[in-house]
Amino acid sequence: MRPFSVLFDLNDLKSFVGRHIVRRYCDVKNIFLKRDPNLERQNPIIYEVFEVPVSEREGELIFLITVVHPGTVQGEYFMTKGHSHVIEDTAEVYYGLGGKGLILCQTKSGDFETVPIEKNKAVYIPPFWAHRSVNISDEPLVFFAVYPANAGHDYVTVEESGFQKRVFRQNDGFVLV
Ligand code: M6P
Ligand code: ZN
Repeated sequence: MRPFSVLFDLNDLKSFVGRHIVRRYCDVKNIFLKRDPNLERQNPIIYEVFEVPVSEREGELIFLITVVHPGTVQGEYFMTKGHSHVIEDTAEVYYGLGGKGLILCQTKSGDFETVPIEKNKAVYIPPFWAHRSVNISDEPLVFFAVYPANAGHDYVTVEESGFQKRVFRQNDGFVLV
């Protein structure tokens, strides 16, 4: 590979050249506690990823921008599916660019942690911690992420055991249930 740069124009992410992953309500509705017939009809984008295509070879780094849109499913804040890494001994770094969120983190042995993310705040997700991003604000939660290119995404573990807590809107804030 040769050195290169990419443009992440937050005001015009449509201009991004790379891999664009879009997850709509119907793609991810199973992760939420309840169903919402209105969302079923509208099928809005819950979150999207703008990923720079890099070989998944050990030694490389994958980097991307994620946008989790604002909203709730019957009060439960929009969030990502969440995953652990196939190669579990790999970490990840997030850097907040806009909005406010919570990163839910948990280990297979039952340890659980929520880490706040917002503009200018970096989050470190150590090896062996599964992670899910929740938008707790009324604007898009936008963050940059980088992780070892060979880490891989394991969605099955999270699908089977879920995360220990869910995040709901309550009055002017949020509550973990
Ligand atoms: C973050 C990173 C990505 C991940 C994305 C969406 O930006 O952790 O690797 O793909 O969130 O989350 P998920 O893959 O769990 O749907
Ligand atoms: Zn990850």
